[in-house]
Amino acid sequence: MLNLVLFGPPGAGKGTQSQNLIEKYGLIHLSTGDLLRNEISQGTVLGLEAKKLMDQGILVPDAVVIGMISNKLDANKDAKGFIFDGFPRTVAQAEALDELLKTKNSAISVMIALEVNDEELERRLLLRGKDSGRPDDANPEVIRKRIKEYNDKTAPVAGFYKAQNKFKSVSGIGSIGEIFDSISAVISNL
Ligand code: B4P
Repeated sequence: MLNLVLFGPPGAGKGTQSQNLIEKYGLIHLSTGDLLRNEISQGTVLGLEAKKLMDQGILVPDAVVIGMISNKLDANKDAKGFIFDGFPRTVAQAEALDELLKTKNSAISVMIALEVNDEELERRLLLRGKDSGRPDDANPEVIRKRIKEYNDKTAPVAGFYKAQNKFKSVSGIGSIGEIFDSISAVISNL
């Protein structure tokens, strides 16, 4: 099974690259951001609670996203593999993911990190905010809060996978095709 964690700060291009990767490798795409936005658009209790945090650029509680991922793994028992996009975002989520995969006799194959500087992240997210309608993309203060949340809580997750010799990084600056080629090269060397 090929299980990829696509890692990087908000706006690094995780969602963008996932679309190409699912086509090339036939993987199931699990984006916690998309799952949460889906709950919000359906007006569920979980969605209403998550929206309050997401609109401020704050991570939602670990238990909520771990529960969502667990349900999705159960619903896709015959998958060839998964792309985890935007998850795990804390060390607690990374530990829980290892445990969940162990119960399915599986494991993470590799974490691929997209490296992009803060100025470019802010530029991309504000640009997307013009037509995405996402409240968390519209306001420079919220974008900076998301980048701070990433540096404080999510960046340490890289160390978790480095300790398992599963960490690789590629530049997330350049054309979408060039970045996709770099990611594909990492996967073909596994
Ligand atoms: P996410 O939905 O995961 O969103 P993201 O970090 O903003 O985006 P991503 O990196 O996927 O960027 P994209 O490809 O779209 O999270 C949103 C919120 O949900 C979080 O703040 C948090 O509150 C909550 N959440 C989600 N998961 C959670 C978890 N596990 N735990 C707790 N809370 C969680 O790219 C961005 C833009 O850049 C696009 O417009 C794209 O077109 C552009 N772009 C991409 N590649 C480019 C390139 N090479 N050059 C130029 N532009 C590019």
